[in-house]
Amino acid sequence: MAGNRTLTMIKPVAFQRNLTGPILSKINEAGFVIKAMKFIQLTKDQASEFYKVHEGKPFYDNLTTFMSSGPIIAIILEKENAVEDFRKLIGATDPVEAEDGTIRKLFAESKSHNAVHGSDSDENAIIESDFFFSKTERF
Ligand code: IDP
Ligand code: MG
Repeated sequence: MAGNRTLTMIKPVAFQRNLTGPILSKINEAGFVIKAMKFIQLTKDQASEFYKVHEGKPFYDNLTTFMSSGPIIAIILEKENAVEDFRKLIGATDPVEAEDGTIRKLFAESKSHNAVHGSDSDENAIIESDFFFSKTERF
């Protein structure tokens, strides 16, 4: 059975460009409910831990430098079929390939300076939610 929660991050460049409001509007309009939200700046080590699955890939160092370059917003979202539906809402990793109307098409600067994260499985949604939030910080 598909889970009902996913983890997103509004990435540094989107936050800096004041896109938090527009992105949250798209998320709410699509029927996702915010269950936890945190404003935080990751250290390089924390970003490296979060993205450990990509360790060794050519973009890993740039990615973790970018993700620790400024504040982000980490959010747990709830909706039926959350992981899959949220991936559809954000679109392809490369905004050039993302469908019209998706969050990445609308708001991402580039593939490497992406606007948002979305968990890729129910299992990772739980791992990633636990990375950012303790039991008392979620509803
Ligand atoms: P996803 O965010 O769509 O799940 P992943 O493959 O998990 O994509 O990659 C994580 C992040 O790493 C992406 O959001 C993107 O910012 C960056 N990234 C992925 N592939 C590339 C690449 O080929 N060049 C530069 N950055 C990349
Ligand atoms: Mg991913």
